[in-house]
Amino acid sequence: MRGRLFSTIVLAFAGALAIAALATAAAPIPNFDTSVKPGNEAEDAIAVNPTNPSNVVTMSTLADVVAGLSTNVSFNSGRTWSRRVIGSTAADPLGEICCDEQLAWDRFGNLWMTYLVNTSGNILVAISTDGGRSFSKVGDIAASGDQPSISAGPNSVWVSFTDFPGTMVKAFGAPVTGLGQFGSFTAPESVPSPGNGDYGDTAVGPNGQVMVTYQDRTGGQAESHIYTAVDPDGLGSAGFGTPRLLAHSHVGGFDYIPAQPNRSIDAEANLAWDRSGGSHNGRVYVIWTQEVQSESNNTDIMFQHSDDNGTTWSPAVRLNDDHTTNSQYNPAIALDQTSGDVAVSWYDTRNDLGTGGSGDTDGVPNDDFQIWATSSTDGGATFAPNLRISRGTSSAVAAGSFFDTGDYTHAAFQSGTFWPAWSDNSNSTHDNPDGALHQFDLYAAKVSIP
Ligand SMILES: [Ca+2]
Ligand SMILES: [Ca+2]
Ligand SMILES: [Ca+2]
Ligand SMILES: [Ca+2]
Repeated sequence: MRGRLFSTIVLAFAGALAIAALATAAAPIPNFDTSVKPGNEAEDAIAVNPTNPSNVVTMSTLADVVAGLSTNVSFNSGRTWSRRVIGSTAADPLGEICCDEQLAWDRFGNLWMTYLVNTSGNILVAISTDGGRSFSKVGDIAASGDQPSISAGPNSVWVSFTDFPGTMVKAFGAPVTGLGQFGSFTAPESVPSPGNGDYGDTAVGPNGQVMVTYQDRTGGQAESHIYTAVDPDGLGSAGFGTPRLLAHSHVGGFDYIPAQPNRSIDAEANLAWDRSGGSHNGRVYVIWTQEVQSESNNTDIMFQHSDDNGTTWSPAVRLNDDHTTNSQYNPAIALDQTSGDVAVSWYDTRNDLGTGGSGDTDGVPNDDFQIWATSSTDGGATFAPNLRISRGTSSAVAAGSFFDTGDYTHAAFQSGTFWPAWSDNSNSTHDNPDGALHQFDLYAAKVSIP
């Protein structure tokens, strides 16, 4: 029984009492409403400052308005948040921000952000050197781009994105040498054939090597192929090698499930690279979403890892340990570079059987969600029993938005604390201005390792 991350699990098996009774008795996982804002916050980013782990930043797309990001900063591990909206008008130096924001905090304390604006298809990059209080635009890469993702390595920062037409996956990077000290971004380099796809992720390895992942199918509900590709020397002169097929997923590009009835889901492959210097230094992890049978809506979170820069991968294993045929979707992975521990969180409808109770808001099965997570402290060989993170049950149906919870979610893991983020309309924290089961707020949880 492994439970270093989730102490409630250890407690549950330590005595003769029922698990449920002990789970109730154990300290609940703190849930924070980080946005506290009328309207729908959906599709989030979160990062924690490696040089000050009590400094947490969350961001969310504002699904109901034309532009702007909910941007929320805590310097006391989530106890209080300063909240503002950035990029809401063209007069903002960051531009009129549409969406697709992602954050990465480097070891020097630079908080990097990539995002899209309404006024061009360009891929934007901004930096904050004051813990997320303010951001400055430092990159404006000409493209017709979609869904950029960003990752910071030991001495570089990298962004990959999909360029249209042709859905070419491209990536660019810059050297980073200190707080506020960085060089110019490279020109975008293309992933060679079959380097077409979207909805992926970027990771930087311990030697500055760069991996991207993506799925080839960008629309519809039919099967996708998930690929990885590596630039072995990062900012050096070598380009990306030939992509390798990682997996076949029955999740397509816009695959509808009852919990995401308007926006749908994709396979949402995501990466984390161990640069901890620990026993699994250099191991890269990937998660993605499988659908057991196409259009069954029984989706699961799958996990693999590689010790040879993605040349070979471990067999895919399922992380969700429920015994239902319900949906697990939009997973996020994060690795604690202080320990090498890895954690994964996801949206999960396991407790919605359509029969009422706390996991079902409407008598319809498989459409109400909670957030669940697991972690590994042995390099992914074993995982802790799944733990419910969200204290409440939420519903995209009740949110009434075309965007549902958006296309992805993110998590951070720093200095022994895992921080999943998600869209929540349970109002379990009693401070969502829209009340319960209306518009979403952006929640986060602080999950401590003993
Ligand atoms: Ca499908
Ligand atoms: Ca499932
Ligand atoms: Ca339901
Ligand atoms: Ca809200």
